[in-house]
Amino acid sequence: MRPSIRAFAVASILLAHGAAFAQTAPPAPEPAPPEPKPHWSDSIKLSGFIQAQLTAAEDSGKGVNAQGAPQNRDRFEIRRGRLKLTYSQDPAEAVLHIDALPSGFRLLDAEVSGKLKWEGDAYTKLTAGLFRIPFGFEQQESMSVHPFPERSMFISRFFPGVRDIGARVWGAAWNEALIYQLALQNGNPIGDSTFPGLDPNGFKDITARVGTKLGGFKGGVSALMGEGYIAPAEDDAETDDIDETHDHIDYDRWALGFDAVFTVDIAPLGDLMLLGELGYAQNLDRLAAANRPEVVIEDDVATDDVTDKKHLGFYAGFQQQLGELFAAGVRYDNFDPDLDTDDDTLQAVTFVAHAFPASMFRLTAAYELRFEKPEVKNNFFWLRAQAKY
Ligand SMILES: [Ca+2]
Ligand SMILES: [Ca+2]
Ligand SMILES: [Ca+2]
Ligand SMILES: [Ca+2]
Repeated sequence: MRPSIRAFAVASILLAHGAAFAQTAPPAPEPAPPEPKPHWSDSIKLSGFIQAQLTAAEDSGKGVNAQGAPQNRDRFEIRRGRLKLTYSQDPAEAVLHIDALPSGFRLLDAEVSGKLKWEGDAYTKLTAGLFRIPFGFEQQESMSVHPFPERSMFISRFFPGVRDIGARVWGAAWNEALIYQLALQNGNPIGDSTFPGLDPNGFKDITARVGTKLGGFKGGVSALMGEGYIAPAEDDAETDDIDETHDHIDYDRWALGFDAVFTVDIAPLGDLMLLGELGYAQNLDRLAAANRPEVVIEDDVATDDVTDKKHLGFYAGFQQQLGELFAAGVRYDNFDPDLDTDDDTLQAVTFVAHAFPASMFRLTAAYELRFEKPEVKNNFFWLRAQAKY
């Protein structure tokens, strides 16, 4: 068949069909197949990571302490063993996140959330449960991707355990050019040295952060306002001349923070990440019970005042990607636990090198130099293997 004849033949068949169509009633449109019901397993996401490490501590000893615990700190250990279950079915979401360690299981996050969607990509997420205290950058970043093996000193001491129980509003708009978080929490984080996860005074601490993501820059300003608690005390019979009796005391604590992270591609090496954060606070050094404010004694009688302590902490660091397989970084970390006391500032410099032999793995070698007055031997070395799923 020559092309012109073939075209004619095809056209004739189509015309004939068209005529047939015109004579018969149009068939009922095929019913649309029912929307496939989402299977429950589509809504579930399991994720987590495991960090196994060999630690070498400069102050490691061979004896045992007063409680009989061995003083050797050079050991293999599981630093983090995370399993996170996220179940989402718009607009609701549930998160359960645990840390599984040889010492036992620990609940990290338990979140019940509902998401409201606004025009464009704007949303507001309302959460109740156990979640990260929304202060600063480092505290809200997963340690599976954080360049350094441990968080900086001021964050660890202001927020022991990172998380607290309460309610939170978290929203973003304009492609995250605006990010806002506001939380009301008990005020005693899960790593707190006195009443972890509880609320001895009934007052709820307020934490807020306003931040932005613009191109390679992300940063924000955070603030915290709360009230700490000192339990009532009886008179100490050993001190005849001083009356230590006092009722429970609620004291003011607060913090202000600034965080900034800048990422830029340095060809041909890859991403250079610059990060820095600063925190200024009062009565918020709460990793160790000994660092809590003390009751003021006036004329040998306990008052309901406390010795307010102001703290200043900051860090600055970078991580440079070295091709696909490697990265290296350095961080300087500084914490002054009491601005009214001289020579108590702590400093640390951390050197870190990472290898990424496969997408799931991150192998890390890190050395941390720690400086204090008077100088003590307390440097750290870590070899860490991480698998993330
Ligand atoms: Ca409280
Ligand atoms: Ca006394
Ligand atoms: Ca000081
Ligand atoms: Ca030292």
